[in-house]
Amino acid sequence: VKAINLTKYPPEDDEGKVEYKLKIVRDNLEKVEKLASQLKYRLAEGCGEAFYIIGITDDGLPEGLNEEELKKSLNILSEACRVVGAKVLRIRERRGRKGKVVELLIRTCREERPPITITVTALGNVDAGKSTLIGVLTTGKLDDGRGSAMKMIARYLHEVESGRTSSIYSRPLGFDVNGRVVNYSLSSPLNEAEIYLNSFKIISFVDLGGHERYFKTTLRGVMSREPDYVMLVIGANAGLLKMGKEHLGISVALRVPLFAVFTKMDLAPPHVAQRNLRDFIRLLKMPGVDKLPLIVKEVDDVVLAARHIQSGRVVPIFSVSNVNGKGLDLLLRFLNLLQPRRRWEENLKKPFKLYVEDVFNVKGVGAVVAGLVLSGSISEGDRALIGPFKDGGWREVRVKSIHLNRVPVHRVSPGQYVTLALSDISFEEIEKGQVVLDNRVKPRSVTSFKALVTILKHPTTIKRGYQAVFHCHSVRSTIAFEYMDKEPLRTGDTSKVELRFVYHPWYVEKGSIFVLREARTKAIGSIIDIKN
Ligand SMILES: Nc1nc2c(ncn2[C@@H]2O[C@H](COP(=O)(O)OP(=O)(O)O)[C@@H](O)[C@H]2O)c(=O)[nH]1
Ligand SMILES: [Mg+2]
Repeated sequence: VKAINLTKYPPEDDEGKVEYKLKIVRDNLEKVEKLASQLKYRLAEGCGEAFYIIGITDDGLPEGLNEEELKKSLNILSEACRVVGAKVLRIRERRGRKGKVVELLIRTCREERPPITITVTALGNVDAGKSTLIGVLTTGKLDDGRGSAMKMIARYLHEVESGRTSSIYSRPLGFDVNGRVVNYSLSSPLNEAEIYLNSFKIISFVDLGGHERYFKTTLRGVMSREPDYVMLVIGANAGLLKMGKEHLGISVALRVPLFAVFTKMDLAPPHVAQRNLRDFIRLLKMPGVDKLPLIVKEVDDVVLAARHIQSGRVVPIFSVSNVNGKGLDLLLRFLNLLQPRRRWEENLKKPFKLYVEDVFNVKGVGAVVAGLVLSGSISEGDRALIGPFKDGGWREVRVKSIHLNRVPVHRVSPGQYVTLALSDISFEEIEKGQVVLDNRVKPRSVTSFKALVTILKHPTTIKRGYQAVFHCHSVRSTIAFEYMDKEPLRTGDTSKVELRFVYHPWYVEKGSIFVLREARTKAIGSIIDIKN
C-alpha cells in the first residue's frame, strides 16, 4: 500500500479548485484582471469555493515568503477577490524554506447561488451520542448528559415541522461566507428555510434516529442518501461496540470516506478513553480496512484532515464532550472546510432521475414522494415517468409542486433531497424503490442482470438458487443467484454472477453498487450488465 505523506503538497493541478502561487507581484493593472479571471475559474471548479496556497512552487515545494512579500501578495489577491466578489479566509500557516506558506480559503459572496450541500451520515452504536452531537452542533446548546439536547430539538422541531415522520431524518448545519454557523444566529436554529437562505455551505446530517440497530436501515441511510462522508460516533467510555464495527465495515465496503468522533470525553476516565482510542486505531490499520488515522488536536490538523479525508484512506479522529463543549470548535472548523465529494453539476445535463425513498399521503395534496435527485432537473408542471410496477409497466405522472428543505421551489437539481407532489397517481400505488424518470427516456424494467460480487461474510457456501435481499439506492428486494462463474461461493470469494429479482422488476443500471444481505450473509457487488 502506498503511504500518504500528509504534510507534503502534491504538484499543482490545472483543473480543480486549488491554486498554488509562489509570490504575487503587481506589474500592471492587467495582472489583477488576469488573477481575477483565474480565480473565477478556480471558484467555478469548486462550486463557489477555492483554495489558494501562497509561498509554494507549482511542484508543491514550500519555499515561503518574507513578511513584506507575503503582505504584497495578499493585497493583490484581495484586490482580485473584490473584482469577482469573493471573501478570503486565512486557514493555515506554516514555515517554508525561506519564510511563510499561507493557505487561504476563498468564497464567493454572490447571493444567487444555492449553498454547497454536503451529506454526512452519522453511524455508530445506540447511545454513542449521535443524535446529541448533531443536536449540539446544529443548535449551539450543550447537553446535560441526560438527553437535554434531544429534547430541545424536539421543541424546536415542533415549531417548524408539520408532523412529518420518517425513520431517517436530516438536520442542517449552515456556514456563512465567513465560516460562521448560521444556525446560532436564528431564533429557531433548526429552521431549514432560514438556514438554506443564509448559508454558503450546508452540512446535512443524516441521523438514523434509533434505527441504527437494524442493518437494513443503516444501509438505507448509507445507500439512498449517497452521503459524502460517514461520521462514525463512538462513546469514549464504551468504545466501538459490535454495531459500530459493523457500521465501519459498511462504510469501508461502500467506499464512503469517514471521520470518527469520540464523545463523552467528560465522562470517560482518561485511561479508558485512551484504551478505546488505541483499539479503534488498531482496527483502522487492520488488513481489509487499511486506513490511516489522523488524530485532530489543533487547528493545523483540521486543515490537513479536511484535505486528506477525500482520499478515503485518511480517517480524521476528533474527541469531544457534548456536555462541556470541549473539542467541538475543532470539529466545527473541520465541517466548515469539508468538501463535497461528488460534482453534482456534471449530472445536470442527464435525464432526470430520483429513487423514491419515502411516500407520503398529504391531506389536500395527495401522493408525495421524497428522494435524492441523482441527475437532471425537473420543474413544477413537468410530466415524468414512475415505475416499474410489479407487472413491469410504467406510469406517466405530473409534478404538481416541489419542496426543497420545506421551501416550495420551481425547479430542482442533482444532489438535492426533495419532495415531489404527483398527480395522476394515488399514494397506494407508489412503492419505495421505484424511480421517477424523465418522460422522454424509454426505461427498462430489469428482472435479471450480471454482476461482480464479493462475499464479505457467509457461514457456509452459496450455490445456484440461493436467495438474499438486494439493496441499491432505495430498492430493497429479493434476488436469486441464477448462475455463478465460481460455484460454490465462500467468504472472501469474488465472482461474476447472474442475479434475478424474484418477485418484482426494478430499475437498476450498469455500474450501480449494491449490497446483498440475508441472515448472517453479507456481500457487495456492482452491476456489469443488464439482461433482458
Ligand atoms: N456526559 C455526556 N453525555 C453524553 C454526551 N453525548 C451524549 N451524551 C448522553 O448520552 C445519551 C445517549 O445519547 P444519544 O444522542 O441518544 O445517542 P445515540 O443513540 O447515538 O443517538 C444521552 O443521554 C446523552 O445525554 C457527552 O459528550 N457527555
Ligand atoms: Mg439517536
